[in-house]
Amino acid sequence: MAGRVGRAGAGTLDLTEVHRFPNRPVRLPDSLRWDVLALYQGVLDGLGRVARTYGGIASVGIDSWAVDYGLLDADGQLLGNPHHYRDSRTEGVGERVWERVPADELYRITGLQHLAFNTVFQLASASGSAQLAGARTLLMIPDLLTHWLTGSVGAEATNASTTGLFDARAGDWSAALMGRLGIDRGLFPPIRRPGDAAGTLLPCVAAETGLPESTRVTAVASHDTASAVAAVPATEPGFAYVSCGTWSLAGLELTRPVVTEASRAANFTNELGLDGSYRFLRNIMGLWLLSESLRTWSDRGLPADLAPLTERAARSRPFAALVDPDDPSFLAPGDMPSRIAAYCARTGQQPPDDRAATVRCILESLALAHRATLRTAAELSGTEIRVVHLVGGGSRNALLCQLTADATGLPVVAGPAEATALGNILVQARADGLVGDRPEMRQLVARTQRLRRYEPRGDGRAWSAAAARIGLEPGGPA
Ligand code: LFR
Repeated sequence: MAGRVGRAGAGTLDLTEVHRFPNRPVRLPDSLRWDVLALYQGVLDGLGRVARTYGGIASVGIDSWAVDYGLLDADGQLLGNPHHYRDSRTEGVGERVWERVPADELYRITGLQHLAFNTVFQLASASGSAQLAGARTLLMIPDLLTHWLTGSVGAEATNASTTGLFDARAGDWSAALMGRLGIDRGLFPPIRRPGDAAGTLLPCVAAETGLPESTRVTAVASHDTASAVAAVPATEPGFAYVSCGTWSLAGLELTRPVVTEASRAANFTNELGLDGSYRFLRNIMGLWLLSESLRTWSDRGLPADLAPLTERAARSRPFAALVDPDDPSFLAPGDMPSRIAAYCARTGQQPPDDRAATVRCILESLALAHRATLRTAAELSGTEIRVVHLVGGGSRNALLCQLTADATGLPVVAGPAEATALGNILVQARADGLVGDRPEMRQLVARTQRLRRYEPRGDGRAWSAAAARIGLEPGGPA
């Protein structure tokens, strides 16, 4: 996790990292949890550094991943550490929810792709627990951190839209859905929109950090992906994006949700974006496959430096081994290379024979998933894609960007790597009247950030055949 200070205005947009802190999940005997107090301490430490370095700042905004939440009791105390969405507690819970609200109806209301860890399934798995019975308020992670900074309580819309309890068209919580699922509507605070004021620093936070109490806290597009999409440097229509980090979120920005049977079957989501836009996308398992592989190798004392491995991967044999990155066996933390090898063995492929071949397998497989997802997004929404913007940490991986251009047959504009932080800052700056509307925000990103363009190379048919091999395109798995 990182704390950054940004400056935005006419012709200016820059970021300085002031603090970086780890976000290490903790495995308890019964579950996988977030250490949310350590995260909050990281926020306080970051703000302390800001005070020491800059004296003060106009506004603070917090974003994070989606779907996870903390529960507060009647005294406003946090009830236990939030569960991690990669915990297995939601396995098989879907059926219980769909008995009450059939999956197709759930989709029509929420527009949300089925991910086993969506908040609605987490709450269903916690049903009957003492913790949930004692809860009076549910706050998504950024809303919880914002609450501790300000004392205010609210639910930021882009993150609320990932819960499975939010009416995508109405842009508000679905009380009807909650009623049918036996979930207490009273747990959910009123919706805030990106740019809304969330308050000012509590006196204790000001004392702890050295920032003035008058420092404003602004609701940003608090779902990290929503902030990243807001900062996609697209200057023309007809763009798709891949927000590529732990996850690859690949899709389109639309003005209306697509909630058809076909989009449900393809498991496309309609999460809320900035200014009532819709992020029509699918989750692809993303660079998680790579980071867990590197972690596994480094735990075993093997060299796990990404740059030399990627260099060797670029020279490894193309399409030697491929996986469907979204295979559920890859979701949990743990030994990733073994799971990739097991997938290959299961599908009649020779597993990658060394670390570079494993990296090649991961990057090619992700490029294939980007291709399949963007094609489907275009088809389902009747849109023509002319360019792919690849933002987030993955934009630093030149091989992945080139493979994505080759696989999609489209130019890829890579960067900025810090799209999420830029989207966060831009929404705060806009609330202050320092930048204009969404197109102007994007122009500013395009003008000020270093971007790199990759033209597609090679033969599209090879990619088509490869996609068929892992069942991502007709032709079927080998
Ligand atoms: C990306 C992300 C995705 C969400 C996943 C889990 O960081 O926020 O958009 O589906 O994490 O919250």
